[in-house]
Amino acid sequence: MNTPATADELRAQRKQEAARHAASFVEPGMVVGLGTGSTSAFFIDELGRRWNREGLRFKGIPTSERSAQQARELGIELTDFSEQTRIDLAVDGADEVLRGRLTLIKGLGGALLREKIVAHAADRFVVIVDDKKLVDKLGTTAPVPIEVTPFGWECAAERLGRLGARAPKPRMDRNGQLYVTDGGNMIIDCHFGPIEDPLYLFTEIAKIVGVIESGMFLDDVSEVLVATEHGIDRLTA
Ligand code: ABF
Repeated sequence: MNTPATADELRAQRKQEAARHAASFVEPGMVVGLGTGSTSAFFIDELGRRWNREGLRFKGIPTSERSAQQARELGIELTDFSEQTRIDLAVDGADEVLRGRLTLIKGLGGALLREKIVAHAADRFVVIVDDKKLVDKLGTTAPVPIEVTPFGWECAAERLGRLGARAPKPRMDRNGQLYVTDGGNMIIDCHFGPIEDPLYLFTEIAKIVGVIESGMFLDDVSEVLVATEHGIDRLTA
């Protein structure tokens, strides 16, 4: 006899369904932003299926080398901003979403700069998470990843510390080596704790010289699909 699925298994299943559902928004000829992370991987897989089985033709703009490689392996045609500066639809995951809002933190996967550029270029930006990522205050469970230039990162880290980040240090990879982004920069994961005023923090971070971008997405998202063990909730503006 099969053991019933656990709540987490159901959530994972729903997240996959949400990603497949998002792939159904893609129409022939569209330019599609391909996110990064496990949720986006489901989305890209489904696009690969539609490409190969349905003959759906579109162009993808990947947010990381990882996603580019996955798309290439599936045969999906890729493009870049030298050909096209407008994206019809982009789909990506996130690390924390403010409950009931389109405000979130992304970038623990390390691709936040490209993810934000793609999000900004997109007419429609859909984010998919499971309900474990919903929080009452941003910063509760996730740090804010901040991409900085390697030159003078120490100055940026000091300023971030003054804004309330606890012991801001560059991210290291699994092998204990400095983590380098696809753009050749560093990431400082800033643990601020629950953030009372996201807009204030976002604005102050952006003023720091050497900061390229932060993982706070305050007004970039068109809709969030939230996978729960019971189904998929859709949050729009
Ligand atoms: C990207 O991957 C990120 O911005 C976020 O850091 C992460 C989410 O990963 P997953 O989809 O695996 O939960 O979308």
